[in-house]
Amino acid sequence: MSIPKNARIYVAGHRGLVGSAIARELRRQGYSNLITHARAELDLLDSQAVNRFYADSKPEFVIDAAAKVGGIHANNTQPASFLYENLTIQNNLIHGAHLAGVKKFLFLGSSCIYPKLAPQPLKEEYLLTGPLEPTNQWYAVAKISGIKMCEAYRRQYGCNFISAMPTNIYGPNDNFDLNTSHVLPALIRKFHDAKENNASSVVCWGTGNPLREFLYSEDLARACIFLLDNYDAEQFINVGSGAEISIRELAETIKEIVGFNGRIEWDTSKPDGTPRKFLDSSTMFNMGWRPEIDIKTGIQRAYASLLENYPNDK
Ligand code: GFB
Repeated sequence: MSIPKNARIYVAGHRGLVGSAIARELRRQGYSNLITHARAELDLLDSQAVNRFYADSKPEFVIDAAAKVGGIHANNTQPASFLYENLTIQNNLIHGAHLAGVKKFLFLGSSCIYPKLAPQPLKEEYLLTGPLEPTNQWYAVAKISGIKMCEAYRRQYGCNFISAMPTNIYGPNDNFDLNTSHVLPALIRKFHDAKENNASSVVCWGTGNPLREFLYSEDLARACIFLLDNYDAEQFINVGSGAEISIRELAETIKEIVGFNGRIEWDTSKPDGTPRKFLDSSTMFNMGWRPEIDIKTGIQRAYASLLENYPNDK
């Protein structure tokens, strides 16, 4: 199914890291009829409000980038919020899309849906083959439910609802709050603050040994539009960069880009999380999508975004 440039496309979560990149990329590609609503205008936790919105705005296509997200600490310490808010938002959006006759719906999950010790790289078929990583199991369970919701609505009602599982995403508009952010923005901020304050060291969490795969938000945005245009199957699909990096190497890279000259210390009282989560993105690559932004360029751009917004974030 190819999307007409004047189609009514609703981007849920357009103020977030992923949703804002998707909205920018849609506009850049000439999609002229985007629908967005800030949280104050449309509370996605309120099913009646969501149904009213669908009835009034009549979106033809929906990209669900709305979620309660956070790094390892936020996930580990707010289990109820991560489970309740994510289940509720996605249930409202998916069920509402069915009631409103939305033509196509793209649900975005996360690589944390896979079992903690699954073989690597993570193939789509490894879903539900073993226990989850405990620190983010609540978020993972919600995301797995979202995948299953899309499958169920396809089977029972014939809806064209598809799902993509992105790896760890970073980019402009990220959350740089040290308690709730993911590792990449957290380290940009920590090294920047240390440089500004002439500190002698920066404390990073865990051992530094875990491996992660990072994808720049604008690459994910292009992948989402590509999937809306080219993919109509029930099987959810992995979206990764195909490049792995240890947290230690990531810290060294960010330290260099930011220009901090002190030491890195590791606080091993903080959790490492899953040892490795490297997606097998071969289905996506074989269809012709490829990431364009390498990690150093991406970190430079994310750092520029922190500098731009820093007075507000501080
Ligand atoms: O990005 P992150 O918070 O989450 O942490 P996950 C990745 C790794 O970086 C962990 C280490 O091993 C952390 O211990 N790390 C080192 C730090 N220093 C820091 C720091 O200052 N802040 C943070 N946040 N981490 C998330 C899930 O897992 O991945 C979410 O919690 C989501 O549910 C997301 O799925 C994609 O990569 O471990």
